[in-house]
Amino acid sequence: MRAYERLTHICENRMKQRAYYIPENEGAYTLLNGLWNFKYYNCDYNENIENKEWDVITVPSCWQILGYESPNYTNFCYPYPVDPPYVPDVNPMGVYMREFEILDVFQKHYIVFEGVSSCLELYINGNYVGYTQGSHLQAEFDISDFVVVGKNIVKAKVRKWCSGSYIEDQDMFRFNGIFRDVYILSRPEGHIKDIDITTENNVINIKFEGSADVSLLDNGIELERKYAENECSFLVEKPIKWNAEKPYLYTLRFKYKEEVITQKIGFVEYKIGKDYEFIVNGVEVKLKGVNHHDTHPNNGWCMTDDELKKDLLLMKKLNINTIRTSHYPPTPKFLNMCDEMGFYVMLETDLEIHGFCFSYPGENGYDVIDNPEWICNNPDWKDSFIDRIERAYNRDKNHTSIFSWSTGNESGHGTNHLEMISFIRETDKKRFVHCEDASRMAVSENRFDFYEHSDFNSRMYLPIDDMLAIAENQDIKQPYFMCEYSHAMGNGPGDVCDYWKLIYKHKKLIGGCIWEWADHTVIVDGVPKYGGDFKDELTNDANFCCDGLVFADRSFKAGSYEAKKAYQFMDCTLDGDCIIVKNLYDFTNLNEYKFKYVIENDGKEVFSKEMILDVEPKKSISLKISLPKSTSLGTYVNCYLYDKTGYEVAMVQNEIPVKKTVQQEILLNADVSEDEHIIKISYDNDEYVISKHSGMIESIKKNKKEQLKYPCALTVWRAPTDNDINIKNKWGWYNCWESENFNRLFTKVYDITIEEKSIKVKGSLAGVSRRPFLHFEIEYILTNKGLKTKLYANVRENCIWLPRLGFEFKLPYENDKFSYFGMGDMENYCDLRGFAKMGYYESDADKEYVNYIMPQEHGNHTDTKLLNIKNSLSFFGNFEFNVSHYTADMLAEARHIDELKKSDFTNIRIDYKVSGVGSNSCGPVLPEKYRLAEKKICFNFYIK
Ligand code: IPT
Repeated sequence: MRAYERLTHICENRMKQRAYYIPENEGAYTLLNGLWNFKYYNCDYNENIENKEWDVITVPSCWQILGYESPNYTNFCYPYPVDPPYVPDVNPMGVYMREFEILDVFQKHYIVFEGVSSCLELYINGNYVGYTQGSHLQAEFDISDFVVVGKNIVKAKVRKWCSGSYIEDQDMFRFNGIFRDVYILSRPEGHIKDIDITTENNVINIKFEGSADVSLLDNGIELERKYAENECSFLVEKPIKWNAEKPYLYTLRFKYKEEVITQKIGFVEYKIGKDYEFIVNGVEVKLKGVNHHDTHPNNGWCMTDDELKKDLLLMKKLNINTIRTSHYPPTPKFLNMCDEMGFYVMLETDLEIHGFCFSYPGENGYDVIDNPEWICNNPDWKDSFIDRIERAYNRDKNHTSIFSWSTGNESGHGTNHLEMISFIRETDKKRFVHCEDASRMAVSENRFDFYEHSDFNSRMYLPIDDMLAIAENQDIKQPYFMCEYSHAMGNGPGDVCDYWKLIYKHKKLIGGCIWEWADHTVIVDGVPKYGGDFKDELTNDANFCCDGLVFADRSFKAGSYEAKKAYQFMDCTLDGDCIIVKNLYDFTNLNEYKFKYVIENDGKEVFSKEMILDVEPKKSISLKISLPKSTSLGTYVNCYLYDKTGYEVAMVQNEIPVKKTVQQEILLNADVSEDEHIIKISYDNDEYVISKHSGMIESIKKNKKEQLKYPCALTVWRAPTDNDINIKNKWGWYNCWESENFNRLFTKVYDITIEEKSIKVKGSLAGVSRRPFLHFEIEYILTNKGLKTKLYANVRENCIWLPRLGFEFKLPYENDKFSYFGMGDMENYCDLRGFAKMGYYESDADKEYVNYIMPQEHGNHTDTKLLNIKNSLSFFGNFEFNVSHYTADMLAEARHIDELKKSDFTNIRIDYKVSGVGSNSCGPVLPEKYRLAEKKICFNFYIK
């Protein structure tokens, strides 16, 4: 057995974890980021056999990104056999080496590694110093006895795997190397050790080992200073409280000899109320969260401070107030930013053993349920588990933003977890402990006692109905928290707003965290790649890592705006001729923002007013508005809230019930003629040709000019989204889209007749090898509003719900610019349109394209009344539409964006309905109300 496999050897000479701080006095901090010498060995035992030259690389980095190995993405299947604590004999190793200077040998010197995967053997000047594992946790070594004044050499041997790898089975690319900051701290002899700060009412209590001058500062002004040994406290008169909306921090400064250490602290009190509501400083707060992994489009797990800060700024833009640090502690600097910028943080430690689920192909298939044999129940692993929570707690205990600790993710619930939970409960009386597995297994294993092991009833991806049942179940006496929900993969998530309607109704539903913040990708030659794209991936989970609420480059998609809308802090409803504006902030008066409402009639602004509304948190105000008398397309009132920079933080649209004038339909006295193949309808210089073989329009001439490039088709297919994965294709191959072969469609015309001036077609749609799933009757008739196309469809009783249903028109490529009155301006679907609003918009096919990592259905617009293709056709009615240079087949075939080639036409879909997108790639099935499951359909629209 090798040392790094021994469970009694999870560290050697590593210092006891202390609170995170970096002394500020000059010379105290020497950052060792930058160029290091590096040797990579395919296997650690080759170190003494191979004669290698040093390479030079940049630290922090991941060696897969630098090309030493290829990246590998695996969700929970371990990338090696499950034989704990042993890891493969062929265990790659990176040896890092560089020089550093020590100026004063009379001081104490420490080296700190903020993140090394998977383990580290440390040498200074050729002497072994110590060992550590725990990739996302801090490791500090006292190197005072190893250094000399002047030049020194640090060498770090980093192995790809160690016993600790078994408890780091998170769903992510598996990277290795020194991936966070490394630095030397030079401190005076006798310096203080650790700092533990808590607040109690208006008192700050401080504990530390040693002595120091401690001062309390508010806004740069010293309020009080005292000399203290081991502990002290400060009384603050009427302290300004901290909350995520107004994150107010006080500063504590510790001075010992020349050393100066600063810690920031806020007054905050997290509580659970009698109705199981979540309470911050006495105020009920909903947790509007997201799960955050460290992921960079080019640099793997390495993110700079600026990039982390940008993530937080973008979260603020999306009204996010809560972060779960899935599934490991971030760099402590990220937590400083959360304190400063205001987020409620669930700090999860570096622990996941999910791969045990699929580790044992027993008689009844894989062992997919938590099993007593898992290492979470094995006492040999106790220290490894405890180490993870103790180090996370001790490093991060002074962060005001942390409201709860989390014992890890997807790890079963065993005796080792109980030890972790006891540690937190004994050590931190002011915060909560979260353990999703305990809540899940309380139900799945009928272990109701497990509920008590977590302060939240935390579940993942439950359907809304189950959530409602929990809210109403009085036997569950805990707040309900969704540590993961709304799986944001690809086009989606389509359910966020529904969750939030329910959350606002029940105090017990305290909110949750969308899975997850950003897509994980590795960009190669400009193309985002994912699992399976790299050589030597023995197991991979394809693009399941591309499930971000924002793209890898942090640009927003429709799903991002949907979350922004669900999380926004203002609601507006209409009550007669009044708008009721509700302030959903917990601590902020609406008067800190600018309010504006705009009345739009037929897509044109008819009235607008800006004002400052004085509305206390959680209170409402009523505004009287004047209503237009009539409209043809619709009248809407749009309410906006802007921050000081002019950024729109909230938007609500309400339709004003104004009488709609309808243009009367008059039948035109058109010429209708036929031959063996076609029926032609002509009037003036316009002509519509219907094929007798397909029953479809195959030519439209306006002023004698042909408008169609190819004939029209009635179709139901869409390029499956990531969230369609389970309906597209099912194991066993039944009751899914591909079992009906919707993508290999035949249109059959049974009969086509001319009756008076109208043409009637009877026929069916069927997938290859299948019975027809839809029988239709289409009627074409020319009116003053254009060619009226009426579709009656009967869908086979036992047919699965349809992806969509509508007509596809193929126009010349250049006819790709358009304007519309409908839901915009971004793509939207029946369950992903909270952020969209009815209006008059202009766009073109290229603008409609959305660069999903795996190409898929996109660009839909619901609730459209009018679509004008520039220099070509117009469509009127009530439909959904899509304009694209790609067909569903092209999108479905491509696995990466570079595989997409544009067609030579502009494809226009005029759809009766398009099913919602949901979040079923990991979340619940699409709710019935969002499926196109109707059996009798009647749809009509006009083409002009
Ligand atoms: C859940 C995991 O906790 C998370 O890490 C991620 O893998 C997510 O799934 C899917 O993207 S666990 C799942 C079994 C519900």
